[in-house]
Amino acid sequence: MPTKDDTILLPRTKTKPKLERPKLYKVILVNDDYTPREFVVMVLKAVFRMTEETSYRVMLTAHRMGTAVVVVCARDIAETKAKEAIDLAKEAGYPLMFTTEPEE
Ligand code: TYC
Repeated sequence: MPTKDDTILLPRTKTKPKLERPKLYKVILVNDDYTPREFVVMVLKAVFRMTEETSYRVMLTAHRMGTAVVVVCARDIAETKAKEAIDLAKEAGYPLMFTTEPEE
C-alpha cells in the first residue's frame, strides 16, 4: 500500500508570471509666446500643487529651454492633470500646452 513517503517530488516547472511594473509618464510643459508667465505659474500651483518657487522655476525652464518636465507619475494621473491644465488655459483664452510621454 502506498504511503505518503512514496510521493514523488518533481521540480517545479511552472514559473511565476512576473508582473510588469506600470510605466511612468512625464507631464511636459511647453513654452509659447502668448501665455503670461504669471498665468503659467498659477496653473502649475493649482493643478500640480507646486509651491510658488517650484512653479516659477519650472515655468522659467520651459520659457528658456522650450519645455520642462513638471511631474512623473502614473499614466492616468499624468493625462488627467495635463488635460485639467490645458482646459484652464483654454478657458482663459491662452494657448498654453502640456503633453505627456512615457519615461525611458
Ligand atoms: N514665454 C511666455 C512669455 O514670455 C511665458 C511662458 C513660459 C509660456 C512657459 C509658456 O510653458 C510656458 N510670456
